[in-house]
Amino acid sequence: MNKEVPKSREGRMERWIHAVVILLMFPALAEATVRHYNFKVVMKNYTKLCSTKAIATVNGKFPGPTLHAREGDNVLVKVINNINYNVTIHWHGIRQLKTGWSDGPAYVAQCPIQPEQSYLYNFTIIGQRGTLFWHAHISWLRATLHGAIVILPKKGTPYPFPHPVKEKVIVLGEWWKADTEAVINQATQSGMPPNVSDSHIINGHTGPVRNCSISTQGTYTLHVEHNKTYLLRIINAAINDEVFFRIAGHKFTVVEVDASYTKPFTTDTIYIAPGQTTNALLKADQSPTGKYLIGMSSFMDAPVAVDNTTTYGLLRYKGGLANSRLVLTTMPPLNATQAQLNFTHALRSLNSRDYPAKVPLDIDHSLFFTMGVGVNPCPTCLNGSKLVGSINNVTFVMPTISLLQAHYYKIKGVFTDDFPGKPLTTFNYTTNFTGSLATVNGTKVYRLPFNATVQVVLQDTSLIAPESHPLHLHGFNFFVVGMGIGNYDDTKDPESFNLVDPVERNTIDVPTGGWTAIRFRADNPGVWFMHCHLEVHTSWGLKMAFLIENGDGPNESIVPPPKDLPKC
Ligand SMILES: *[C@@H]1O[C@H](CO)[C@@H](O)[C@H](O)[C@H]1NC(C)=O
Ligand SMILES: *[C@@H]1O[C@H](CO)[C@@H](O)[C@H](O)[C@H]1NC(C)=O
Ligand SMILES: *[C@@H]1O[C@H](CO)[C@@H](O)[C@H](O)[C@H]1NC(C)=O
Ligand SMILES: *[C@@H]1O[C@H](CO)[C@@H](O)[C@H](O)[C@H]1NC(C)=O
Ligand SMILES: *[C@@H]1O[C@H](CO)[C@@H](O)[C@H](O)[C@H]1NC(C)=O
Ligand SMILES: *[C@@H]1O[C@H](CO)[C@@H](O)[C@H](O)[C@H]1NC(C)=O
Ligand SMILES: *[C@@H]1O[C@H](CO)[C@@H](O)[C@H](O)[C@H]1NC(C)=O
Ligand SMILES: *[C@@H]1O[C@H](CO)[C@@H](O)[C@H](O)[C@H]1NC(C)=O
Ligand SMILES: *[C@@H]1O[C@H](CO)[C@@H](O)[C@H](O)[C@H]1NC(C)=O
Ligand SMILES: *[C@@H]1O[C@H](CO)[C@@H](O)[C@H](O)[C@H]1NC(C)=O
Ligand SMILES: *[C@@H]1O[C@H](CO)[C@@H](O)[C@H](O)[C@H]1NC(C)=O
Ligand SMILES: *[C@@H]1O[C@H](CO)[C@@H](O)[C@H](O)[C@H]1NC(C)=O
Ligand SMILES: [Cu+2]
Repeated sequence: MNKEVPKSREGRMERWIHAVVILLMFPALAEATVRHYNFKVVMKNYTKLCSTKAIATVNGKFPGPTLHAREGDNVLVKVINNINYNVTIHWHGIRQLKTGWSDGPAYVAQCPIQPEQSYLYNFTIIGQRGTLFWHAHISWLRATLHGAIVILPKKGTPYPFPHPVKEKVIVLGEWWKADTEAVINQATQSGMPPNVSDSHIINGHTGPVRNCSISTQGTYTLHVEHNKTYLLRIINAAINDEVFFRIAGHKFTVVEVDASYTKPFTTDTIYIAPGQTTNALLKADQSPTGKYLIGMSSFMDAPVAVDNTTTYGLLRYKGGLANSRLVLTTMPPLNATQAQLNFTHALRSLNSRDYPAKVPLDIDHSLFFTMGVGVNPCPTCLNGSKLVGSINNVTFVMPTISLLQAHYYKIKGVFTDDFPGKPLTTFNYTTNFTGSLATVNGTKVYRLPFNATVQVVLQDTSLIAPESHPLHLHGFNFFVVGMGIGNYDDTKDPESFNLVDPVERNTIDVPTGGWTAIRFRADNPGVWFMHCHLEVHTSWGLKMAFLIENGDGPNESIVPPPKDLPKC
């Protein structure tokens, strides 16, 4: 707690007593550090693709500043909103044990920070190390309000893989020439899909672009030395695009996803969905006299419009000549389903003595969630109808105060706890659907007792068209025990579940026309959002929340909200 600067004598005494009590209870915390950050949200002009626009940024930076911490640290981020939009920030993948007030999703965990207001996010990183990221969690502001979270292991704890000489953060994103708030507002009004982005970006760079001379400075370059090993911390902060990432001539060794260590495996293609993070070792073992193309391109295996541009960066060896040979790479085709599935199936928890995979074996709540895109009437929309997303046929309607506040203060009329644990009607989910495409509106949560074990089978449907959905759960990591194409079969499929070393993460794809089974323990009281991390689908209502009740023990309840919690 060395960086803490108490403001008043009273505060100092209180903190001192608090610190002593904590140290007596948990001697291991003696080394925990408090990390202070100031995030000032301001508009700033950026020029890309020969076009300038003002974007929402943290401290004027795009991508935003990297938050550095160690496992066990207490992180305090003061977010000051100096723009004309309501803002919240989500610390994506941070477990937020009992600190749901700092989770961030607007109207789920908190009311937004309104213009000229501020809020102190306060959380402690427990049992996690690796790469995560932070992003705005309201409307589409996360398009430009995002940045990396780098969590180092505790001091003196080595990585369970060869130590890299350097670490490089690689934030993948999407860029629209238009204002992204206008893009989603227009789509909401018309009921139609929003425009796709104009380019992909690697650490904010679009790469060389035709007909735009100034973009030559806009190429991301990764500088390496021959024979050295680097740790790439790759983050997909894109709004709607699942992507492939490659470096010509080089292979990656994946060692961690979503801040959980994996069994190392080697691949020439990284598949990464919005909301996911991947740490991979890169050995600079090719000829140092070459330049190597880096590529980022979309994956989409359904009839859905998507940004189909490939963005290039460069890997350069130290000492290589400026005019050295350029080694090219081809990207997988847009519809390379097998490349997506191969990468996803290769992921396994490290499951070592130090990092065991604590997969729940006995399940208290077995849930089956269908998800997809339907159509509801909308008299004011372009075709008299609008696209909607749903889970178990419920399109989630945002409340006007946060679910967590409504739960904590027992405010009635904000939500109901009758979210269906299975679809009300069963049908052949993955064949051409001929029934009604309509859904029901609702602000429904699924209630779980503290410490219950939960299995959720997530089933894609082909209401309009089947599509891959990266589902993200707040407040928990889950284990991905199974995945398949077609309809889930609850007698046959559990036989092939991996209950030994399934990958542990916070965001997983439900493959196009298929299913994914996840398991977690409800050990974190609060209200936790679960939604598709394609922002277009979240906007359409493909989202729900779990309400986890308090336990009976002293450390099993939500803590009271901080005094500066924003009001609605
Ligand atoms: C962006 O540039 C325009 C045109 O020069 C200017 O009017 C505007 O104030 C700038 N916005 C910001 C946030 O700097
Ligand atoms: C952060 O939260 C912890 C635990 O709830 C609390 O003890 C501490 O005082 C808070 N820190 C600040 C600066 O509010
Ligand atoms: C890299 O390793 C190779 C094979 O061991 C060796 O021939 C080469 O000289 C090394 N390069 C550098 C820059 O050390
Ligand atoms: C890429 O998408 C654009 C429209 O978004 C479309 O006109 C074009 O044909 C697509 N290109 C390919 C190669 O699919
Ligand atoms: C992928 O798209 C290409 C070009 O549109 C098409 O020729 C091919 O059949 C598609 N592959 C699959 C597996 O659908
Ligand atoms: C997927 O894995 C299989 C089996 O290892 C391999 O034969 C195939 O080439 C891989 N496909 C892609 C696209 O990586
Ligand atoms: C669903 O429909 C497909 C295509 O008609 C068929 O192959 C499959 O057996 C059906 N599945 C079930 C569970 O009825
Ligand atoms: C579903 O419909 C599409 C287009 O109408 C057709 O190409 C496809 O064969 C159909 N699939 C099944 C399983 O009936
Ligand atoms: C969803 O609910 C709507 C409205 O009640 C209904 O018309 C539709 O048939 C339901 N769809 C499914 C797949 O259950
Ligand atoms: C569902 O909720 C939306 C607002 O999210 C509203 O526009 C629509 O009218 C509602 N539909 C029904 C059938 O209540
Ligand atoms: C949660 O349940 C497991 C058994 O399923 C038990 O071992 C563990 O102690 C419980 N944890 C808490 C905090 O109650
Ligand atoms: C900002 O949030 C407040 C509180 O929820 C709400 O009343 C207001 O309408 C929001 N402003 C905008 C522009 O959405
Ligand atoms: Cu989705």
